[in-house]
Amino acid sequence: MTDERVFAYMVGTAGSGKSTLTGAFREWFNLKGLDAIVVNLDPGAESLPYTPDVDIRDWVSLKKVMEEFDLGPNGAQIVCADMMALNAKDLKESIESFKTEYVLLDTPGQIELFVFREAGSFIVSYLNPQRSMVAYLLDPVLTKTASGFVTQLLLSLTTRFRLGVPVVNLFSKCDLLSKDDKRVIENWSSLDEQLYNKITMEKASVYRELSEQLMFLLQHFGESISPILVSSKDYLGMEDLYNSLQMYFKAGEDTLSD
Ligand SMILES: Nc1nc2c(ncn2[C@@H]2O[C@H](COP(=O)(O)OP(=O)(O)OP(=O)(O)O)[C@@H](O)[C@H]2O)c(=O)[nH]1
Ligand SMILES: [Mg+2]
Repeated sequence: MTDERVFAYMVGTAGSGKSTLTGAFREWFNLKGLDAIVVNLDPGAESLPYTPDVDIRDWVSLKKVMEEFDLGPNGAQIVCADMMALNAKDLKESIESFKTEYVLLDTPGQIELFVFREAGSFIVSYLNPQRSMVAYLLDPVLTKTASGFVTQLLLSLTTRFRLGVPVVNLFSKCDLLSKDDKRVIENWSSLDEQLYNKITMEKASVYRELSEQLMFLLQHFGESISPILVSSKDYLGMEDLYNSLQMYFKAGEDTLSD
């Protein structure tokens, strides 16, 4: 049986704003009279800026794993990531007990736990292989330089490659950015000569070919699509994010505009 619900995973580097966006996006759904549930997939979360409807910590606890296996936090996070996959059936049943069209999932702090380890791609394809999408958060702190910008887009592309689902790129915390910062993001997002020239200025000439090839890779795989600037503080970009989900999975049948 195909699951008609849309699963949206918030993915990004540590501190990029995943949990805050998960909570804010649900609030935005509610404000629009739409329905969504929120799932916490971070076993190490100490506190969350939302109340999860389904919480992986009910089955997997970082603290307990640290005590039981006598591990430090990093080793325990890895064990927890793998244990999450072992609890996928319970997780799925719990999500299915809710009647909703949208499932918003907050992922573990460090990106490698969800994207680089097998557990992440297993969970995504086990929960809903047809209608899953990643909202990839690019942290503005890490995209200030041209090489940082490209590196973040490459991580987003890696996420698409690993999880095998569509990815929409979001620039998070945009309320913290000046007009000029936003203009730079918009210009660089077209992956044009400006960005290339900047990279070649930042990098020694021996990296010129590498820079060219990385830019080519991003251009070729469509990473130059118009960026969505989001802020969880003032709901900037939420509508664009919702419309992206609609466009991918519901053929744009219910897109919103002001
Ligand atoms: N100004 C501003 N701050 C934000 C926004 N989103 C998140 N933050 C702040 O950024 C910090 C990290 O946010 P989180 O939502 O915890 O980020 P995360 O990616 O879930 O972090 P980890 O799970 O710990 O890796 C917190 O202090 C948030 O309050 C935003 O849109 N605007
Ligand atoms: Mg978090």
